[in-house]
Amino acid sequence: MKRALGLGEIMVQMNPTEKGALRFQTLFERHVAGSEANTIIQMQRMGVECSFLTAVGADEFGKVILSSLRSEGVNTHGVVEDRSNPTGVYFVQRSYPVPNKTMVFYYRKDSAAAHFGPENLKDEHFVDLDLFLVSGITPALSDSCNQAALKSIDLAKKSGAQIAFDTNIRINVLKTRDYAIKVLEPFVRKADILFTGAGDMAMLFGNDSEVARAKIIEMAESARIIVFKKGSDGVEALVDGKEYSMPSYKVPVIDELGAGDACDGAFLASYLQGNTIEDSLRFANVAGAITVSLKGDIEPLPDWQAIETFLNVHGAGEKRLLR
Ligand code: KDG
Repeated sequence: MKRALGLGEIMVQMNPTEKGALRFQTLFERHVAGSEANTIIQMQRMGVECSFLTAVGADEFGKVILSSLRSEGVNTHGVVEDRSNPTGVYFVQRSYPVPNKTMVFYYRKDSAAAHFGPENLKDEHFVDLDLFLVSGITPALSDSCNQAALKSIDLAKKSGAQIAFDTNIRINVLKTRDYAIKVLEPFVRKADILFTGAGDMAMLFGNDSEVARAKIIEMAESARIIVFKKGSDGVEALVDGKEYSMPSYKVPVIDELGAGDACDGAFLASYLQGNTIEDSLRFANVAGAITVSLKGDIEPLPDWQAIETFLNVHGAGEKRLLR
């Protein structure tokens, strides 16, 4: 069995029952979500043995997060329960002011996860590892998180694991281009597998998409694989200099949050388990499509059976019975 380890913040997500401006929402569903945790759970559901490093508050929401990870079978030995700082929370605003687009409002400053640091890493977390993954959100949370992410990469590389990194820029935390480059460049340079998208590349290198693409390829000096996520336009990949492209599946968009993480997780799980790049990109698109069509980041993440069902029915349309 392949083994993966992720590092990041996992928060309580308050997702309103209705679309529209947050100020008018009175009813919320409580979910849990966080980019790297979403990716790790996607991988676990597709048969990779996963562990997660983070900190949660020693509070009610921390308990919800721990039990969510454990119920998925994710190893939580590296999760710190912090008695001094709370679990992070964020609120979702769907389809306002831009229809079908989701905005988030964080209550995560000084959260337990933001206090995670290199002192919380143990050699045993990195034994027998095939893949370590982190995204651009985590090093932007605090200096200690940045140090923990950099040290994790060193430990993972020493243990022979591949490094997956998603630029995953959140303008709420990485406010300016200069700061985004300063924080993300070391990670882009060290990644073996890099995920990015048009918005992130524009934030880093400007609006000329050809120039931005060339610059990130140049910066990703260790990457064997670069996956370019294009949302409803599908995914592209550059692997050992060869280009691949896979169109997306057209589905109704309910909540686009978590789709990129699902895409990363499905690609990584499939690729690690020996599937071709084409198939791995196809499964990544399926995971993204299923995730945007439902609320919550984690609940929709498909296992192999769900991916197969989606592909069978999608190919055959109304000719295939589901019940
Ligand atoms: O990718 C979805 C995540 O962005 C969301 O769940 C919240 O992790 C999160 C973040 O930091 O924005």
